[in-house]
Amino acid sequence: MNIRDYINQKKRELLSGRITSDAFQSFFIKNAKEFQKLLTYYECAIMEVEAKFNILNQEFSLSREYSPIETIKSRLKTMDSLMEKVERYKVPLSVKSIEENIEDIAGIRVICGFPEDIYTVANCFIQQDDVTLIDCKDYIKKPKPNGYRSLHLIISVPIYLEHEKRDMKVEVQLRTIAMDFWASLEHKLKYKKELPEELNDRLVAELLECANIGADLDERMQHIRRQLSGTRPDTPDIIRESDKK
Ligand code: 0O2
Repeated sequence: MNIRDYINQKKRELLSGRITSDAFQSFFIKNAKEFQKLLTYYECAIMEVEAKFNILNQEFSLSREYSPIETIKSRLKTMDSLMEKVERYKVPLSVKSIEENIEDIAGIRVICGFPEDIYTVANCFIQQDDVTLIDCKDYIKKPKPNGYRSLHLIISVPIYLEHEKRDMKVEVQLRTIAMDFWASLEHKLKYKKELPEELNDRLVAELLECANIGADLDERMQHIRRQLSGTRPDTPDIIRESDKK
């Protein structure tokens, strides 16, 4: 359930007297208006970033005769995931500190056809004047031990409101179709808490193997594409340190 739906549901429960009081729930209810406003700003930031990737994709399809981006998905962090992170990071319970400390309330996932497209698209994006790169984690060059691969960027973009300009943080995850397919299935495993340990361990090992097969497939498909188009390897290095602001 996203944060907006959660607040609305809790408000309804509060009105009908069904709500149980705990620190988190009462915090969100007390600050519902301020939180709703913040969420609207995050939604605006998502729209800005989505538009930027759509424009890049259109331009690439003219100049290179193919579209590097297959799909763009966006989400506001779920309430459970936000609560878990606030507790784990020991973030003080205020709207301001949540905005300052939780960097992935707004998230965009950009699914590309081939690994090298990820870096091309990401570099074009972060070089835009109004995009500030805050952090970058390259889980493609350095996959997680479980096999997870994606390029993560934390950026900020301005949104223009009636009386102010506001910089909003957005997490951008760029991955290939194979990486996305893998991550969706692995995500399901994380929530299957009742699995017997032996089965869980077996699935974890199998998923790692699948991640490596997926990475190999990505490489081979990219190699075929290069031969078809007669292009040379075009793997701009990972986002440079100097691009971070
Ligand atoms: P959701 O549902 O997207 O909110 P953290 O690891 O959370 O303390 P950080 O720095 O935000 O801190 O983590 P990181 O490594 O940048 O990854 C954050 C997000 O990347 C996750 O969001 C997932 O969407 C995705 N991700 C990272 N690692 C994995 C993984 O091993 N498997 C899968 N399937 N996805 C992963 P959240 O917060 O988990 O969830």
